[in-house]
Amino acid sequence: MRELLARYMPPDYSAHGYEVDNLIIWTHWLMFVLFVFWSAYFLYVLYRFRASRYPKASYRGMESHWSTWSEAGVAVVEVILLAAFSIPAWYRWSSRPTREANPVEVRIVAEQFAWNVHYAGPDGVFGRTDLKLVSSTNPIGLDVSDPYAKDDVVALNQLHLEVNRPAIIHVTSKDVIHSFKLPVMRVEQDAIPGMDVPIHFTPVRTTNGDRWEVVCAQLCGLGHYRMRGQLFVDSKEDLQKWFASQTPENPATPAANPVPEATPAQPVTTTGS
Ligand SMILES: [Cu+2]
Repeated sequence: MRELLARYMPPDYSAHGYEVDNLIIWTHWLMFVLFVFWSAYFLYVLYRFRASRYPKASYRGMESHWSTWSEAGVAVVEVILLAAFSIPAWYRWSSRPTREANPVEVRIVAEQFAWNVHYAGPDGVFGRTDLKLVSSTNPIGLDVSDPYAKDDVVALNQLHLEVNRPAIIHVTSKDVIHSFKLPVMRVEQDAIPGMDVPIHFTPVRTTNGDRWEVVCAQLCGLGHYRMRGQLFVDSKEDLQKWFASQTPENPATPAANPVPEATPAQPVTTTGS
């Protein structure tokens, strides 16, 4: 099953990704077993209650308590799944890497139709942002008068992370609900206006010239299809070099996000009936 799915799934370059893949594999096996069981049961029932044997329908229904007990069994299994698997998994997912793990923190501000990436810079503190300061040249509304903002780097559609170092990404949005997705990291989180949702993971391989996508996994408007960025996982030295090249005079990408004219949808002409 793993080999079969690997043909269709993106590769996994994160520390936790194999667990997500295991879950997908188990779910496929479970669905396969259910499919075989219910198909066999369906065929059995078709044969067992065929019209030639029972020309007249019975209106009394089932008289044993078999179905009641089986439903109680299903409820017990679901409680076990929730208490023994889901809650511990949620606890692990929601506890962020500690300071000792030295995580790199990045803010992602989604907009129609781009990903703004905000790095805190060498001081490790994000500069203040204010929605009122948002303009075409200041996509995240960074307050440049704030001392913490001096060394901040804002990039467009370029997410640089360090290999083997935990990353905490604060996902938010300026306009509508988007969904921040890194397929090769097995990470996906809705970007919701007004909310800061932190997610965390650890990349375990450098990009090595591959193209790793940052995609929007939530239909968010006409330009949704081109809302994609690029993920780079660098060595520590390469990341430092990239940061050093990001001076205010030489931003990562032009601040203005060129938006091509959207072609209005053509009304569908239907032939009258
Ligand atoms: Cu989007």
